[in-house]
Amino acid sequence: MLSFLLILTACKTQRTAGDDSPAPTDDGVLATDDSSHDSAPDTGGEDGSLRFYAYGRDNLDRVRIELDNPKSTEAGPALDVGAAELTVELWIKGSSSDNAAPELPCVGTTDWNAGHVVLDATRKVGDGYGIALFSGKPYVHVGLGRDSALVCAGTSVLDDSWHHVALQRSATTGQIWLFVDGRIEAVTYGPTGDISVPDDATPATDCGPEANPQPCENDPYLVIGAEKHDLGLQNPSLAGSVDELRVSTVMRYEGPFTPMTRRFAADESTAGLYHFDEGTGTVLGDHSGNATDGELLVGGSPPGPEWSEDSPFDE
Ligand SMILES: [Ca+2]
Ligand SMILES: [Ca+2]
Ligand SMILES: [Ca+2]
Repeated sequence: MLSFLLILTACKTQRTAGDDSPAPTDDGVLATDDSSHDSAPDTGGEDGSLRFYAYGRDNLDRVRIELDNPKSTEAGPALDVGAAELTVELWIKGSSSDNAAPELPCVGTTDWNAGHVVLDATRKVGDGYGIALFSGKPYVHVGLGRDSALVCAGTSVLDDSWHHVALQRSATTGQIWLFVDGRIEAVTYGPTGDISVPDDATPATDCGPEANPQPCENDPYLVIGAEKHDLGLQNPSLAGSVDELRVSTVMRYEGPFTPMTRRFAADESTAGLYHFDEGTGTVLGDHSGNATDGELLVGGSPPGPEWSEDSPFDE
């Protein structure tokens, strides 16, 4: 219990770091009402982001957020989307020279994580979803059982400017949409059905060196900025920045749209909302109201992820 309280205290510290405005009186982090965790007003502190350096080893240079507790069969957090509709969107910035994975044919391959992995919510068996960059172009993987789909953008996002990338999917129809800066880059049909992490899932056991396989520690996590299992040089991580990740339980976009140029506010369909504005510490706070905070695993050379004041929302 003590450690639980310490975590909450750390969370509160991060949330108010750099915030010059008076502490909100209702920001009762220890209160039992979940919504209070989210109630930090969107007024204080600099906007920021996280910079990743593609270290790709030792479970470092990444953020991870738990989607399922392997020790329990209780339902995972709202962030464990995929049973019905989902939208996952975030901002990406980087250079093509730092992320040199070449273009991959969009048909006939399942090797989605041969690109620079931006976000990985797959299990080792392939179930789930992920985003990787091939020649700078975002590719989305959706997998379930032996079935999978690769959805490929035609536009590179790696020009040292911020770009908004969104994927949305219906479990009922299997339809997947991929947007870059609000443009529809691709729409296709993949597997139908529930791609969330089963509540009774056990992590795969075939990670680590072939001669000495280890449990896949990150199987039940959503990982940002890295190929989650450290599979090696053939499966590179992101060298670049990420900001404003929102995960929703609906398909947000019916067609082309203009991406928001400020932080999202949570609504009833928001499963996870990360502003990346903490600026310090090792907690990535969830502003959805669900308190599904992420954990920065900092290390490598240079050490990443690194808090930055860069943001797509700078004036
Ligand atoms: Ca931000
Ligand atoms: Ca579980
Ligand atoms: Ca689950």
